[in-house]
Amino acid sequence: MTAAAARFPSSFLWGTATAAYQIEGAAREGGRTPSIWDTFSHTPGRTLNGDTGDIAADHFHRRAEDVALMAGLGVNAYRFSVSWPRVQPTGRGPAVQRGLDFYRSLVDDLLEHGIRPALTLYHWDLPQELETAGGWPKRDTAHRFADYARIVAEALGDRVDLWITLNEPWCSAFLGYGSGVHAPGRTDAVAALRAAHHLNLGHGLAAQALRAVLPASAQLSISLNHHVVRARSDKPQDLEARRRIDAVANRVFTGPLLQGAYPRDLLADTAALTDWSFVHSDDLAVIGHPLDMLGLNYYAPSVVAAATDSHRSGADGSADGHGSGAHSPWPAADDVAFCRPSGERTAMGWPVDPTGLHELLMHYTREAPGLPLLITENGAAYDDKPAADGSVHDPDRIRYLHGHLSALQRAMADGADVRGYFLWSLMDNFEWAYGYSKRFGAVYVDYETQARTPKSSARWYAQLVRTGMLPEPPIRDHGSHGHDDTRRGRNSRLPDG
Ligand code: IFM
Repeated sequence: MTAAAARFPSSFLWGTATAAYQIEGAAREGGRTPSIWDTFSHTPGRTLNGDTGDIAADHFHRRAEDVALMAGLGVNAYRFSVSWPRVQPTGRGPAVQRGLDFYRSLVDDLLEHGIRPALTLYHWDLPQELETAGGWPKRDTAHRFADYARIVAEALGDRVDLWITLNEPWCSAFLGYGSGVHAPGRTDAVAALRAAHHLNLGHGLAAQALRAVLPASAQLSISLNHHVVRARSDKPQDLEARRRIDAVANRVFTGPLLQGAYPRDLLADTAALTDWSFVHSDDLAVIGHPLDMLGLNYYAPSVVAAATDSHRSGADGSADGHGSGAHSPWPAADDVAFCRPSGERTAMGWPVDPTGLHELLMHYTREAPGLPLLITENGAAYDDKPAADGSVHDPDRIRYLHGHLSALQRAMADGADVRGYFLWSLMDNFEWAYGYSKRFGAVYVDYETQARTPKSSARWYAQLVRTGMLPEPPIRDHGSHGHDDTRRGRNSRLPDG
């Protein structure tokens, strides 16, 4: 794509994205049993204000209205996730028909409006019973996931042709089992590494199960929150910090997925924690099952440096044998500091830096030539508030989207094969440990009344989808300034992309 012809291809997928636990609510309806996120959010102190997904945006009851909202935006794709415990409550055995019926109705509504469903099988809501049996650190969970994938494929494979196995396995493994800021809230570096492998294996087994059931035309993908990691300087120790984080953030997944092996430097970095004997000889061939597209979620880059003595945490937390990083999401990276660059940030505190999206797309264009790319999430949280007349203006979000879609266009002009873009998120929703305090939606949700109000970004996005050309963003009338601040990565909740 040349800069002069800055029109997106007519075949481009323009979508919005959501996830089951973040929007559905109806947590106890239709035979659904608790997932790890029900248990976690109902545990005092785990989420801001004790917020839970019990009701969320009540999408389970407002499905038709929400599909109509999307039709109003004119999008031609919608990425949603299936709630595993709604479909297979204990994570084993037969499916619950009522659960499958909900997704069948959703998909039918979408297709009626010309919206292509992109189905994510796992967006973090593991059935609690499987966690009680050991969760992702246990190998059996990968096999249970493949069985569940087969069930969903048999039910919906005649009408869904874009399948995403896992969403952001880094979060599931390292925030769920490492830092414990996500469900199930465990803080064990070895469990996190085991979970990462079994998520990889679950992906591969699920991909095999999907291929066995789905028509040959179906497309298989996974959504990775590849961390765009930059070193603060070219000093060897900062470059080493970058290498370590890249290994345990990115290559722990892309190694087996795309290169057929775990990276040697990752195995060496983590050798004091584990010998990786949980990786069986055939696993890598399973995990390397060919993908049709690679889904990438991008929000912001990270800048890392070697931790200075003043940032060293000393011997705290070492009593459990995992060193001072016991509550870090970064195994074997205790000497890495995360820097907060100055400049504009979103309400999550994440920097606004579209150059990272270009960098990410060019990285995979080089590393995985021939593999089409899909932006399965991109967006920003801002403190949106309705005006007196009820309208919601979010110029910062429009500028964020404009900047990132311009970067995406540049990457396409530079040779990246990007097939689509899913805005996170269709509507405000349950932002995990932040509860309802962070709003990522293009549509505002009043959680008291469940009224939906498209924000100005929704209208901006609709114009983009309609014309295939980026509308100009509103002129900035105020600046927001960050500050320089370097801190250790322990307990950090980095952007998920
Ligand atoms: O809300 C999340 C989503 O569930 C996964 N990716 C990042 C989003 C924003 O944090």
